[in-house]
Amino acid sequence: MAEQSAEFVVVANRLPVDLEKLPDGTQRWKRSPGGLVTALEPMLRSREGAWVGWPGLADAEAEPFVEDGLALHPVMLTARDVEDYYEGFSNGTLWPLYHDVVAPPAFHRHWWQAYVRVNKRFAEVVAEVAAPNATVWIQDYQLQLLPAELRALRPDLRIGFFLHIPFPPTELYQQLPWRKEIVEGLLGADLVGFHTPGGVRNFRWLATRFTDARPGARNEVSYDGRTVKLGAFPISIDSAQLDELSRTPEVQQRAKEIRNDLGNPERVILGVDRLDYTKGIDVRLRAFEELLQEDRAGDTVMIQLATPSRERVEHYQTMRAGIEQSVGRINGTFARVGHPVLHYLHQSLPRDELAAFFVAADVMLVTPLRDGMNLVAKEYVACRSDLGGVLVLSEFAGAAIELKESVLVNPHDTDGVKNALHRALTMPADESRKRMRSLRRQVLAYDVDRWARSFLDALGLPS
Ligand code: ADQ
Repeated sequence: MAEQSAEFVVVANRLPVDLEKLPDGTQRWKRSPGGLVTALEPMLRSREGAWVGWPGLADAEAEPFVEDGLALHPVMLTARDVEDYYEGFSNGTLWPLYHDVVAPPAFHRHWWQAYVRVNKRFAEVVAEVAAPNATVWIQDYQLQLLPAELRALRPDLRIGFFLHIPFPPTELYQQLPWRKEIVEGLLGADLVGFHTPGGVRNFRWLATRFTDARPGARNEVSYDGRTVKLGAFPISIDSAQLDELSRTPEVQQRAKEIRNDLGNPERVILGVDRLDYTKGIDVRLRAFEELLQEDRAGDTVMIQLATPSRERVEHYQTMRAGIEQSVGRINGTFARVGHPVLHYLHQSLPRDELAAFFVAADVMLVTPLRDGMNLVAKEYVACRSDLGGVLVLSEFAGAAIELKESVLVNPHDTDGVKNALHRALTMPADESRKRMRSLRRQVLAYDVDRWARSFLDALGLPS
């Protein structure tokens, strides 16, 4: 593969493929398609693009390769890197700090040193891959030092950065011992994107407070003789594709089967999340349990689907145990033989199966304590071409800014969530249809392709 030949490079912690080790010791690649890959794939292919990221296996070796016209460049991590940079600084420090400290962040110097080391390693790989004057789009909180590290090696590049999680309130961010270094890292970009205007405001204030950056025109700062643009770019989903999938006879039929398997209750409540303490799964279980205790739930069954996530991090293990205990208690109290009131699947489901659950659910409960955007809320809406269903959505999800016709709740207010759930369960059909129609207008118009194009336009990538 030619050195410095890619005109457009996406950099993310993970590659869109996983490296797997087989029992006989050999390795193989497995595709792991995600929303980001789908959104960026056409652009990457048409521009001789490259993707730089970790293939998900520690202490391994892998060479760059081309798959279907897309060049994949692995950045290798040792087991120690994974422990300190990924599980440590990324998921034990930044993740809780950026999510309003809903869990206490830990500050360890050796985690920080690993974060610096790995960000530098990413910079070296990208510097070797990107063509002269190429455009590089860096994704997410694991790589916040990369813009500046890369600019130091390759000042010719056009660098964009997008943060997929919230950028925290300034008072909270200031707890970080390395607050100045991270802001300076991000200021290495030409454009720093967030989901919401709040993220832009927080970052702009911190940049002018902790670095030499000076306020420029609206949504700009000047730093180091350059202009750094800031912007809000709310991410979305491939709405048309999901809409189409949800309308297929197979998915519609499967949705009926699911309701049938549940015993054809009058109402079905659904929760779908990565199993993460920011998602407020406990909040919605508590609200449902109290409705059952007060005998206000009617003939209702709840399903909680939870993808296994970060299973080696202690806080996740504790949270999982807590949720599983609640599930046991609720069913122990309210189920009848053969009729659980709550179904909990700690599993990742295929796309079409997930769509069938969305079609089957009368009420979708999305109650994160804090969330950058929350794609599940948008996916539910995209699947409801029948205008059925009610979305209950936390005010603390980025999606709440766009999805105003959902039933908005404060997840810290148990009575509020409980009453909103009751309202959703009993909402007259004409009201819920009106709301869903308006939500669908939003979600179908602003899809992930539009998100990517608006970011890249702002970055000045010629189309
Ligand atoms: P996440 O925290 O992972 O993303 P979210 O936006 O909800 O959160 O995306 C989760 C994805 O996983 C969805 O596409 C959902 O369908 C899928 N998923 C969840 N449970 C599943 C299951 N059991 N089986 C199969 N699929 C399942 C981060 C930020 C978000 C931000 C996104 C994108 O935390 O705030 O919206 O990035 O920027």
